[in-house]
Amino acid sequence: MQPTPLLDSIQHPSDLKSFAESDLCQLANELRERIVDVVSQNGGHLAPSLGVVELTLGLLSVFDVERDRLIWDVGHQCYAYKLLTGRRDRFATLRTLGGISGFPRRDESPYDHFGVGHSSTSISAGLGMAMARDLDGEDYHIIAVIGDGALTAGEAFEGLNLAGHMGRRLIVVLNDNEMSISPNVGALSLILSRTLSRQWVRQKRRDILRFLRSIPHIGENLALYAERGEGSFKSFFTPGMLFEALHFTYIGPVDGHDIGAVQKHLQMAARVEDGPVLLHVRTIKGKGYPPAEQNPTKYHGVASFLPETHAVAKKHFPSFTQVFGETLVALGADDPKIIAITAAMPEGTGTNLFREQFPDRFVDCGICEQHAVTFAAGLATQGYHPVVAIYSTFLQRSYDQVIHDVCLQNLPVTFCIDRAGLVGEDGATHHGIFDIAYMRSIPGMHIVAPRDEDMLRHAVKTAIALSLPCAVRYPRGPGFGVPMTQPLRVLPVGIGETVQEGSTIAIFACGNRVHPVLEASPLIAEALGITPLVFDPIWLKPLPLAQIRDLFERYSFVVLVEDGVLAGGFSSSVLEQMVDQDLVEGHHILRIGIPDTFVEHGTQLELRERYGLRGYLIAKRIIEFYKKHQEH
Ligand SMILES: Cc1ncc(C[n+]2csc(CCOP(=O)(O)OP(=O)(O)O)c2C)c(N)n1
Repeated sequence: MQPTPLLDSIQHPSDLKSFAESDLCQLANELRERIVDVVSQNGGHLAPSLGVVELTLGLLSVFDVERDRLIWDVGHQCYAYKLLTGRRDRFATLRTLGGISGFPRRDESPYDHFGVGHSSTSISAGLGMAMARDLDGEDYHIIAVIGDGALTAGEAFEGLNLAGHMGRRLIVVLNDNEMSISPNVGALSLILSRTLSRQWVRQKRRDILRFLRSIPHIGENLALYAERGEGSFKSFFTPGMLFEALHFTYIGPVDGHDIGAVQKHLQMAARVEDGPVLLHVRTIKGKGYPPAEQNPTKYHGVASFLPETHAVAKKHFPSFTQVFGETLVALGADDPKIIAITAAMPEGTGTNLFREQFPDRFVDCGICEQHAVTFAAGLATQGYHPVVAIYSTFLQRSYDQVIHDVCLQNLPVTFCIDRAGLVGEDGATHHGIFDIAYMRSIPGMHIVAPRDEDMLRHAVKTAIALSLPCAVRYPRGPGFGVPMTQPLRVLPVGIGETVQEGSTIAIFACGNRVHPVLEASPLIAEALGITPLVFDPIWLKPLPLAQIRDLFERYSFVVLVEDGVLAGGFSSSVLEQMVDQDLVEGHHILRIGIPDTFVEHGTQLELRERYGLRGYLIAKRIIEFYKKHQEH
């Protein structure tokens, strides 16, 4: 580890106020050293955090975070902030089990003023704080730092809209690096990147003044009037136009790596007394670490890597995401009506593969999960078959759109729900553990949970062939290394499979817990002399009811296993049906899944360990359960 003497000398964030600009520059280097060092070991959001080092120093040297409120949008860029606000000694534990979170959390530090992980909430939260401040008669500053990617979401616009209307004092810092995870999309990003040289603006201004003066009688007066509005003249041709129209004072753009300039403009923003202000800061994503600067998408969020060789560890088996992406390409080649849609995550969802083959049938909507779903619904009304690939945690945002725009109209939209289940180091804001519960309650929805990467291929084919609302849920990470079976087939709706015959105990395992249950089986056999039957429902909606009923009639020991919340999840749905059919009497039923709590960060393995979802732990629970009930 490189020495970081300046960083190590900081006792309190306010120490930065006395630092000379040259010290702050050295501190920026030290912060980058430390961030690269820890992220290379623990993984994390490297490029976003490297890009805002100077901005963080500027914010902490101008504002007083004991008093002022600082809200990081998404929060994935907060590593320098954590290092400077009392978490330097724990920084090596970043994103590890029991360690500090990769995102701001109110329960982690008094300097984290708003908890976050999903994007585009900062302006709304900041405005709420501004109203509270004004009602309390206080005068502290509230600063929301939002990226140009996060600004593409509806909620950010809703915040800007109300902020302009309310006219309360609020500082929005727009961190514009022209990147979301991939290059940013949308008309707004084109306006933001419109860099106008001073010379261009002056020339245009001269041309217009000359034209105005040439108008007989009133020309001279018009020119005088126009001359006075120099600021608004410039903002008319720059992104300022947009924000000024929303009643924000626009300042910028400023070079976000020039600490002096950042400080000066933050101070300017702090002096704006009447209404909200937007400070436009330009930064380079991944700044200071060449591989990240050259490939900010790859280094947006990384697994551990070797800082010297920049080699990211190779995964053993192809990931579910990759298998999904390849399957969609294969299906897209045969069906010109398939459209792939992502909300700012082409690489994350594997839809980048579809983009490469069929660019005209690929849409990146920006960070707009709600819009993506309704947009898909619109396409579906016109005979297209949209496939919307969204992570489980982010699909939470589109709940009403799934109900109101898709299911209520019974439209053929396929939802490919990636990162379903425990995701690991990103933690509580990112686990995909609610989707079974929130999707299964929607009339007309179909849900398939493939047990491995091969089944995923058939499930995607099935969902599209079904031509109805249908969700396929699959986990983060590598597959199980199973062989890929040909040809792709359509799975019969609402029919499960007994994947292992057995006696006495029936285990119903869904999705990616089927293989761990198969691993548990010999341990159970060894301990109890019983080989359990293992049933994979494949369909979580509609449930394979006839098969489940039959198993409940034949087995009195029933175990239900899922990697989602128990409240309202798979086991709930099975038990609701069995209670309604009066089939639970005399049964011993064990439910294994996520209890009613927000799950912390840690590796997927550690978290599955903690919640008893690994094969040997499933076996242990079942053995104990069986013995306990045998005794009574
Ligand atoms: C609702 C939601 N959708 C998707 C994401 C995944 N995500 C995390 S960061 C990010 C890009 C953010 O871009 P920007 O705000 O410009 O910040 P940058 O990473 O460029 O610094 C995305 C899409 C998220 N966190 N929240």
